Order: sequence, then C-alpha cells, then structure tokens
Amino acid sequence: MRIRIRRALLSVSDKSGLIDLAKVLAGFGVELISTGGTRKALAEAGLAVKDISEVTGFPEMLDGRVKTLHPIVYAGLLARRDLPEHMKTIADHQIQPIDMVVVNLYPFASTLAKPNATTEECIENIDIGGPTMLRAACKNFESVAVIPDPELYPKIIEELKANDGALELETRQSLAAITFERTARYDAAIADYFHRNFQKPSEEPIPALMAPFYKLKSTLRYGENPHQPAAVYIAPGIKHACVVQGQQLHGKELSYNNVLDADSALNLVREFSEPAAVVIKHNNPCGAAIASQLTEAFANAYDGDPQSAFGGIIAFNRVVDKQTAEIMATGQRFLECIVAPGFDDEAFQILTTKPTWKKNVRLLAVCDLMAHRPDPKVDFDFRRVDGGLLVQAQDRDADDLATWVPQTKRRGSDAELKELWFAWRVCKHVKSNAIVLAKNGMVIGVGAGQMSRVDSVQISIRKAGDRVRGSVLASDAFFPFRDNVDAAAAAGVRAIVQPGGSTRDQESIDACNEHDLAMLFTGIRHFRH
Ligand code: 93A
Repeated sequence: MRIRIRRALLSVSDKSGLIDLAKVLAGFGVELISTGGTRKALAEAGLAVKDISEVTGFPEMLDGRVKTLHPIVYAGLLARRDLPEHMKTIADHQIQPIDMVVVNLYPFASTLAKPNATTEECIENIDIGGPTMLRAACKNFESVAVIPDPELYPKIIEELKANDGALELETRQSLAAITFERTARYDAAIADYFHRNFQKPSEEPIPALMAPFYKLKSTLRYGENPHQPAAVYIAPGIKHACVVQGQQLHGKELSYNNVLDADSALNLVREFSEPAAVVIKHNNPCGAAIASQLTEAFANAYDGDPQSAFGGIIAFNRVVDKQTAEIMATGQRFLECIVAPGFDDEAFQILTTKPTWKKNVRLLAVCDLMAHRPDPKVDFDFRRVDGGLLVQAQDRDADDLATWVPQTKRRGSDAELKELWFAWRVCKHVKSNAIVLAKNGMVIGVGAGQMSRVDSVQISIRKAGDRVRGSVLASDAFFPFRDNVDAAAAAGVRAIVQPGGSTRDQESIDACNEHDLAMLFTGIRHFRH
C-alpha cells in the first residue's frame, strides 16, 4: 500500500542532499520537523521547519545527548495506523503521527579514523537518538518511511514525484532492510571499538572481525600454531548438524585444527546415505568408505591409508555402535577425534577407557545428519583475503549422476559407475589438484593439493599400491594433457570421471580409447582451494 507522507522528521549529521529532498517534501505539503543543526540548515534554505523542542515541549539538553528521545516522537513513529486503539491513544495525548524519518548518524567511524581522536570524542560520536529513530521507523515500515543515507535521496525524490508525494510498501520495506543493516553495522563498529579499548585481548581474541554477527563459543588454546590466538564463533540461526554446534562428550578440548578437520570430515561424510566413515588429516581425506555395515565402513576408511590415518579425525554418518567402537579401539590405531551423530553407551564406554589413548580421544556428538541439512540459501562460505572478504555459495548438491556423459567407446559398467560416483563425491572434498582412486566403495589413494595434476595422479597411484589394478579414478578438474590418463592406465585404473572442458579433451579421450578405459564427463568442477 502507498503511504502519503504528511509529517517528516529530519535529523542528519551529513547534510549533503538534504535541501533538495526537503524542498520536494515541502512541495508536497509535508510538515518538516528537525533538530538543531539540521533545522538551521533547512531554515537558511528558506524552508518552513518546526524545531523538535516545539514538538516535545523540551529543549535539547545535555550537550545534545537528548534531543529526540521523547515519547511524543516515539509514539508518533510507532503507533500502528491500522489499530484504532493506537490512534486513539496518541490522539488522547495530542501526539501526531510521523510518516518519515530522514536520519543519518554521528560519524563514529570517521571520528575513530582521525589520527588524534580522543576517547571522549569517540564516545560523544556514538549516536543514541539517531539509531533509535531509525529502528522505530523500520519496525513500523507499514506506515513509516525511513531514509538513512543521502545516497538514497535521488531515488526517493523520483518516487515521491511519480506518486504524488507517496511511497510504495515495497520501497518502505526495502528501506527498512537497508536501515537495519546500517544500524547493525554502526553498533558493530562501536562494539569493536569497546572490545579493542576496554577488554583484555585474551578474553575475546578476534572481536574486530566477528563481533557483529557471530557469537563467541569459546576461546581456543591457540590457532593453527601456538603463537596464534584463536577462538570459535557460532553463526546465528544454525539448525543443521555441524561441528561448532556439536556436543563434546569426552576428551581434551578441541583445538583449532581439530575443528577445521572435524568440519571437513562431517561435510564429507554427510555426502552419503549408506553407512559411511571418513578419515581426515590436515583437512584432506586420507580414507573414506561406504558399506552395508558401519564396522566395515570404518575398517575400509582407516585401511585406505593407515599410515596417514594415525592421529586422524574420523567422522561417521551413523551413531557409533559397540562393534564399530571395538574395531576402532583395537591394535595400534590412534584417532584424535571421532565425530558422529551419537555414540551408544557401550561404544562410549569402549572408546573412553582404551588405556593407550590416555582418555584423550575427543568424542563429538552432532545431531542427525540426515534430518538436519545445511540450507544452501543461507549457508555461505566466507574467506578472508587481505583487506576484504570472499563470499560464495557452498559447493553442495550440484551433482547428478544421470547427467554424466560417457566419452569413450567403453561406457563403463554399472559397477564402475557406482564406484566413480563414490570417488567423485570424495574428490570434491580434496584440495586441488585432487585425484581420488577408489575400489569396492573404499578410497585407496588420494593425490591432494599438488600444483600439477599429474603429480596428484602419481601420488594417488603410489598410495594405492597393489590395490590400484581395477580401480576407478576421479579428478576434480579437467585433464590438461593425456599424461594423466597414460599414468592411470599404466597402473591398472579402469574408469575415469572428470568434468571435461579442456581444449585438449580429445587427447585424453583418445588415450582412454587406446587403453580401453571408460571416461565420463560431469560438466561440473569441484575445485577446492
Ligand atoms: O545525541 S543523540 O544520541 N541524542 C538524540 O536524542 C538525538 N537525536 C538526533 N543524537 C541524536 N540525534 C542525531 O543528531 C541524529 O542521528 C543526527 O546524526 C544528529 C543531527 O543533529 P543536528 O540536527 O543538530 O545536526
């Protein structure tokens, strides 16, 4: 619904564009109310303007700390026009509705940025009345328009002119969204300043970055290395199973690297609906397996590369049972952290009493992976770069086996396709250049994080050892040359999946046909940098 603006309250620190906007409002007969400096600027431009003190019956006081903070202002802003009781109440108190708030705030951030700003100057530039008016107007967007920035004036002027002095509901909603974001950011900058200046650094090591939207869960002993202070924060509104929301049931406090690895482990294991286990080391999978039983999934995940799995982080997509716990706890196996939807009582007992683990193994219970999945619409990846932030949608749910296109004479048997599908989903979680070799629902070799793809192929083959014959290979991005295929074929690989898209695809396809390999293109790439 359109709202015709009749009364507007203008109170701005940045007075640019103000007169142009006020003239348009006055032209539509809007009554202008204003605070000291803003009122002066408007009056000097020849506009009729009422001082806020006339409206409230109080002078501005306490060096301007109290100017607009008065029930007459807030009732005028917050009264619901659709509720007769609200309208009667304000009428009973001789309060008139206010339909528009034009406010921009004391320049807190630019005061801080001044080379010699004193604490007093910074504190005095914390605006209280301004954000309060903005927020009140936002809350009552059904009836009130809010304009928090001179940059928005031209568009508003345009709409006022086109609508005979009225603004559309959609405009008011969009202005409210922009404004709440502004006030949140404004408060975040203040919170940051207070953290930096009034809190011991050890209490919250990284408030500057995180204070606005993330809640501190706990400080950590240190970050990736002992000289790096670190903490874990929780994003608001997260419902799905995740490491930061998990409940640690046992063991030493999770370290920074544990959290990172456990997160990678959980993200990989949630790819599978059948019982699955994965082992992560230094943020890369070194083992992963699916099977009809969790015991077998564990054994195959661990045995994919037992040397690397030692001290690894393991994740399951099923509650850990007694049998699986028994296998985990046998022999020389050592696991740093076990993540699962839960642990049954017997499993818990076995895992927490194995003498050689010195009660150190960390057990982390997360909620049901299947019932609570991340929401791709709100779940973004953030990565800091010097001076900024990279944001992207997460690499989830893009794949569909049905859309893969065979490229070779041999199209791949159903069994090979099943293996390739498994290898492909693991490959997505390996740092690029990523190569995964799989056989019988089990990862047998991983080549991760190499700067040349063929190096990753060779590493994965070396890791797989004798098991490589008859295996399948997944590559996270296309093969630039046929050397990858030649190396895989020479080792005994039978089928390959890769995105395709190289100008030399044909070279790789020809190589596969020469070696009687099946190769399929996914059309989707899974770089992980
Ligand atoms: O000091 S305040 O927090 N207390 C108030 O009641 C108040 N009302 C408006 N700051 C307040 N304002 C701010 O004054 C506005 O947000 C705006 O930034 C500034 C405009 O003052 P003037 O019109 O005197 O230049």
